[in-house]
Amino acid sequence: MIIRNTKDIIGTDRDIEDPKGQWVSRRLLLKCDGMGFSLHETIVYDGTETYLWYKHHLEAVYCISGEGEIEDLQSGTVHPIRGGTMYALNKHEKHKLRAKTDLQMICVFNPPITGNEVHTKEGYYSIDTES
Ligand code: 9YT
Repeated sequence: MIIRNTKDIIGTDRDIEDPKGQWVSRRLLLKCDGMGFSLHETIVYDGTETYLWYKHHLEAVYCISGEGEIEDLQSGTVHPIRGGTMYALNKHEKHKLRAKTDLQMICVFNPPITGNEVHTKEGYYSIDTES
């Protein structure tokens, strides 16, 4: 059994600050934990707009608290995000995330993030090359 608290992750190599300062992500589960998915707590900072495209990953995001919106760049549809909202990027949709307040999100990635990825200019994590 694995037991972790985000408080114990802060300041470790599982605590990843976005280089652009738009979000912070605490990786509760990574590929090395062997679950077949990764589980992150991500805080998206208020007033930010983040372009994201997970070309190689499926991601589900559950918003615990905060106010914001997600724009599906394929369809142009904008969906509000608040506590209780879940969005799932089941078609690798390019999207923009706008935070009106800090958004506290729980993110699940399949395949799991290894922990070494960085967001590229195109907004996606590279495929895992370790396996
Ligand atoms: C909501 C979102 O995808 N933000 C970017 C960070 C990502 N969740 C991560 O690396 O944990």
